[in-house]
Amino acid sequence: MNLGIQKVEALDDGHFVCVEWEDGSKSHYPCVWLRDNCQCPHCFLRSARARKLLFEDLDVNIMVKEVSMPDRKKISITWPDEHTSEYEAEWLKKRCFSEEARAEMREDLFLPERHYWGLNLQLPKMPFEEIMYNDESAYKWLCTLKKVGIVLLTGAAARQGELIKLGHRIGFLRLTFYGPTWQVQDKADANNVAYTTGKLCFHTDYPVLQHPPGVQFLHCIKQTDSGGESEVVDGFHVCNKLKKQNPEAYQILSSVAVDYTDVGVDFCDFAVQCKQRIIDVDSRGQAIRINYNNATRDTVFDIPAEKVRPFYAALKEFDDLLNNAEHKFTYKLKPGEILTFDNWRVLHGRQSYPSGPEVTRHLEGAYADWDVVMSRLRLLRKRVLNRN
Ligand code: OGA
Ligand code: NM2
Ligand code: ZN
Ligand code: ZN
Repeated sequence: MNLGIQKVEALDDGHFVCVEWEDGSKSHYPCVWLRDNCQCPHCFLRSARARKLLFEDLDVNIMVKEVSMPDRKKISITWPDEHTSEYEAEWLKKRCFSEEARAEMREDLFLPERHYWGLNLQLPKMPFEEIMYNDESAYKWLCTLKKVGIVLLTGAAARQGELIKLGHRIGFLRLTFYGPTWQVQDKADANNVAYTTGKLCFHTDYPVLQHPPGVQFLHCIKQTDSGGESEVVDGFHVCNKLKKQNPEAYQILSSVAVDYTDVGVDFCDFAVQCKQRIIDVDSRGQAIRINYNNATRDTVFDIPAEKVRPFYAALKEFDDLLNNAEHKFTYKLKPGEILTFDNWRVLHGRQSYPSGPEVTRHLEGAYADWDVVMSRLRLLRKRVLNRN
């Protein structure tokens, strides 16, 4: 597994160092990168695992003066100013610049693999208790949340407070203007359409925030007898379909900035405004975040008048695809169940339910950021894998 080094040499006038591994394969390292990443105590602060070397002290045209191989497990470089650096074989191998090595590292760090789904989703389910106390289970929960975008946790208590515990399990929850956790129930003078008995069409939560919450938890405490079913749809899967079926609509939704607004009082008073593209894409045009809530889409629409109808037409195409029976999955939450899902990818909605003098339905909700969730996932993976 851990390959040793067979040979090391400077190439290209000392601008590259070539490492030949025991299996005959080679890795090329640019000298400027090697100097930048010297791991000696002068250049690198071990306790912070961070670079001490100042960029102003880095010569971007640096060449090696001498390179050697003290043993098969490391290389040593002397620089023109006599500073010396050592690099371990395993450390270098991981940082190889080849396409394959970079892809492997990328997968390791970010788990980009996705399983798309539609109507036939086999909703992943795990006991709440288990993910709370067992690291393997918690790791599996978060991996599935990343890959599939949705996991149902079962068997939590049917009372408020379980999401606070879940927050402690991953690290911390994301505070918003609706509070650390929030109560989804029919409220007088509701400050959000979610706090009524009305139907909620497919949406992502909080696109009015510049950095919308990456992960959402919905804990069912009380469920109404009729109505109130949850609906979910894989937004990335639908984006792929839209891109193929109607590239023009996809182009519009991934380029036009929509105004969002949210004004009111809850945790504190708020007047939030934001511009978001409904489909955020990466440099290759792949959807990376859906920002769509029809309720908080502003009446202000800052685009030229002639672009308005084409925009609506494009949004209609997208919304129709989301609601296509082939794509959506319906599930009625039971008390004690917690729906955990990727709020950047999965759009959710609910059926309406009868209103009355009593509260017949109550969900507690909370958000987390993907940074926090992925951080916990990496730490759990390290712990789980090192144990075996
Ligand atoms: C929300 C929401 C779903 C539900 O509060 O944003 O989508 O089932 N609630 O009430
Ligand atoms: N709630 C559920 O974007 C939104 O307004 C989503 C947020 C009120 C916290 C709803
Ligand atoms: Zn150094
Ligand atoms: Zn919602």
